[in-house]
Amino acid sequence: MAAEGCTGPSWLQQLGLLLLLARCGARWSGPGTSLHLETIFLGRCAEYSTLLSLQPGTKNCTAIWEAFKVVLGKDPCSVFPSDYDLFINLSRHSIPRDKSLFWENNHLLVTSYADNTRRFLPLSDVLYGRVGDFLTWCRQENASGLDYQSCPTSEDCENNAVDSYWKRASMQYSRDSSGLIYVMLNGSEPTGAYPVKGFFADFEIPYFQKDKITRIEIWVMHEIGGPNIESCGEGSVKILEDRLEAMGFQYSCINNYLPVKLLKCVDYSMHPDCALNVAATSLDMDQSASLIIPLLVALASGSQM
Ligand code: ENP
Repeated sequence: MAAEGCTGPSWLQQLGLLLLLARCGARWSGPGTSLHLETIFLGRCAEYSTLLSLQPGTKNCTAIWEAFKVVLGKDPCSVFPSDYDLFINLSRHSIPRDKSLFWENNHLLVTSYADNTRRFLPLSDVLYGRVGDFLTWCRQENASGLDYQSCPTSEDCENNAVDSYWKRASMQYSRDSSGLIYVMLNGSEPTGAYPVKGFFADFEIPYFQKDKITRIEIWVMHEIGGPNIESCGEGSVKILEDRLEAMGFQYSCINNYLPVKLLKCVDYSMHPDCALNVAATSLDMDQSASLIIPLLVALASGSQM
């Protein structure tokens, strides 16, 4: 057997090299089309429209997929929000009042807190947002098949298939939201809690239906242990507050909204910021016990479908 130092690269090194080569040779800057896209899409659609208590009426998931699939035949940089019109019209359903949750830079926290439509319905808990959440799709640049190696992002071209999908879905979600509107921002985000250019700023706020919205409540969440880069009334959060006020909305802003903070603390139970007496400083004992104990029990026993 040859001495170890004289052998060629190990299988692990070869795999690493292959992955590196694949990445370097990629045409676009984003990940490629998700494997099993159609199966995941149809499965999510079937689950959403039959199992969730919300049940958005009878939905024809095959027809919804056929409408969506049109963009898979288009040039990857020439997919426009309007290309999703039929898909949205077929999958659209009403959003319960006071259940809309907008956000920036908090994807996983929002997903957990919404609890699969049980607590809130962010866009990814609405049928037309659910089917694409965490997925990527695009056609090859000069061929008819899907590109599984890479897909364009906004760095490559504006009219890429995934961004245009979220733009179209965001506009619909915003138009159909009513009552008390919630917005979860990340006050530890180095570039600012409220991106002044982004889906929320450009494709959601402008489509709010003023006559259907009673109030907007902003939650600025900080990472446990910080950094606390922005809070209510500061920096980009102030820009958002001023914008909402100028549009004539009633709004309020809360730093580290307690129920969401408690959820974050599930992963940091020993951190001083998560000591229950700290979380409950402004509450008397009976009130904090009646708020916190059921919440922790619910969090501990919460099950995903
Ligand atoms: P990011 O950059 O923090 O997170 C992007 C991730 O969230 C991607 O995995 C994306 O799925 C998924 N996602 C879920 N809902 C949306 C969405 N609604 N959206 C874009 N991506 C979404 O989030 P962003 O880019 O700042 O977007 C936040 C926006 O979502 C806010 O406007 C909020 O109100 C809205 P995928 O398929 O791309 O992998 C709209 C745009 O709900």
